[in-house]
Amino acid sequence: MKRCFVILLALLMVPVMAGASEFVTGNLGSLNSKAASLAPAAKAAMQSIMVDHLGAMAGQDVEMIRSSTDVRGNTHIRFQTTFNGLSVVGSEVVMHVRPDGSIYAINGDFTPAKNVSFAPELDADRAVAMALGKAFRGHLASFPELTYVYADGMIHLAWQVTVEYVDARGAQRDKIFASATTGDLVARHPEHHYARVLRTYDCNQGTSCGSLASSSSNPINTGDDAIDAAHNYAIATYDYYNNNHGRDSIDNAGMTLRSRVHYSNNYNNAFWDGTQMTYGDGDGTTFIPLSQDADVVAHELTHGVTENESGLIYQNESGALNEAWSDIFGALVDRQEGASVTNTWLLGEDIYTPGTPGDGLRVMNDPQAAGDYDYYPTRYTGSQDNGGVHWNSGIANLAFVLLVEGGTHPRGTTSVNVPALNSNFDTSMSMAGDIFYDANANCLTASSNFEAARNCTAAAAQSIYGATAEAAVQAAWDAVGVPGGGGGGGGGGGGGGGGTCPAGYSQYDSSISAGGSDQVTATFQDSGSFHGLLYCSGADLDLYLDRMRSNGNFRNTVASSTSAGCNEEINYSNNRNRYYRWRVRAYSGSASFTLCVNPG
Ligand code: L5W
Ligand code: ZN
Repeated sequence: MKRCFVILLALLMVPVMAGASEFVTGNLGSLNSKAASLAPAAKAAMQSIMVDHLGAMAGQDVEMIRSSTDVRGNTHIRFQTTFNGLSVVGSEVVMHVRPDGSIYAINGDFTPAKNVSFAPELDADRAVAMALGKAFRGHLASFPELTYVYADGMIHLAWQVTVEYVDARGAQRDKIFASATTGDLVARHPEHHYARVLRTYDCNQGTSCGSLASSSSNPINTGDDAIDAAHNYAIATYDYYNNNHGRDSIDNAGMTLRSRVHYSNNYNNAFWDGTQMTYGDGDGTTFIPLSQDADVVAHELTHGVTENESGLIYQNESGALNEAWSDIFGALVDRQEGASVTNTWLLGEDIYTPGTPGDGLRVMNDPQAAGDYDYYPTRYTGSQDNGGVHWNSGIANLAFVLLVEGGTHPRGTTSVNVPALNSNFDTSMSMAGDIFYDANANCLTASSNFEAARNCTAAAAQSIYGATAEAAVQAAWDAVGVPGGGGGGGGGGGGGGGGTCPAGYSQYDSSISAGGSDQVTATFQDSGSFHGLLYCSGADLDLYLDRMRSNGNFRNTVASSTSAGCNEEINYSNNRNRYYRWRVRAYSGSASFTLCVNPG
């Protein structure tokens, strides 16, 4: 349809058009001039085209801005339009000229100046105050100037002023245009431009990485898949954060995205070191080049985001949250890049064990399937893996998945039924991403634990999406046994042997089988009276209180309750402040249980 229109114009050769974005082709006259006299000749030619073809009115004119010549020898001349001698900001037109001087097209943004004021009805202070409104918190960074501005296909007489303010995206600087007749805010031109700045290096299987492979701010296709993927997925991650959270790179201030690829030999890892991402090529069996999966790249980059926001310390519970946030934003970017729902919840499925299709390094919707933890009361509390940062991340990963998809714990560890944020998967992903991003940017702190993660995501959900979303977040953390949420205890009665603990006690709901490992609480330091209650049915479970060493290792068992039945109780006291943990063992059979302890 549009094509026919253009051909018709070319045949008629003298179309008259009026409106917003113009593209006029045909024999539009000629421009015969040497470079020195290009500007006046081009201006004169453009003036008559505007009158003949665009319906320009008296007072409408142009000033040449610049010209360029392409490989075919065609010249493209750009003009600012003016009205009554003032620039019409945002209204530019371009003239296209063949080497023989024939003008074959013009395009740009132009409209006839019908019913446009000649003089302001409001002074600058009044118009600007009206346009910004009472709620504006910022300041004027220039003196107002009278101008015309092209906005919404119309020309407005307006006061132009630069304003500076701070919003969720950081410091902003905009040119605003306040109508000089009505005081309406007719246009806003942000001056803070977000730019992707990247540098991707080729380490050539070494560790010095001096060879720059690309600094393009656009996707590349060099033919080296590892280089291309590191660069292009870094762009995808930048775009995810920018488009969804208004974030400008890792530090929200345009930090260069540096990636080092082909690092070392057979190197089975990738890492963020505080300034850049580094990717090994893998040994070909456990991994292929690690940059070749969007979720790995976004995982590494998100470590940088977390470092610049909450600063979660990479150890114990805060470290597990740090890892989980990286896995979660890895999943969000993976999905943006086209991953199926199944693959969205797998980390590294594209680069892990090429000989085993369909597996991943982590399984966010069933963390235990990859050997990770999925229930807070039975989390890893030893000292390996920086206190289980890659293992306990499964607990928060699963909470995120349940929030997105709804449903119950994949192993029936609790019976909490989590409502999805939204019935559409991608809408739900996007809402959950907003909530978890907000928690990292505005609430979590360096030493936050799982309970803090629960509180921060609940607060974010409440403030962004309201009470229903907050309830879903609370339920998601309940389902993985994280305490908090004002209910005291972790699970609202789900899955355990029934009953709620006495006030002031910590409650752990879980299940256990003979032959499996014992389940332990986190090590804690305390003195005085210790009281533990174990409730269950249908199996022989025993309860122990273990003394621990300060390095987290087991020392000795100081109290036990090992009756033939299921329910157990320990009373113990010691006035010296020492490290302890509670431990449940299945002597025979398997059962769900509720453990109530104080302290612990
Ligand atoms: C695989 C390489 C690093 C695992 N980093 C990780 O903390 C890895 C993300 C993808 O867990
Ligand atoms: Zn990580």
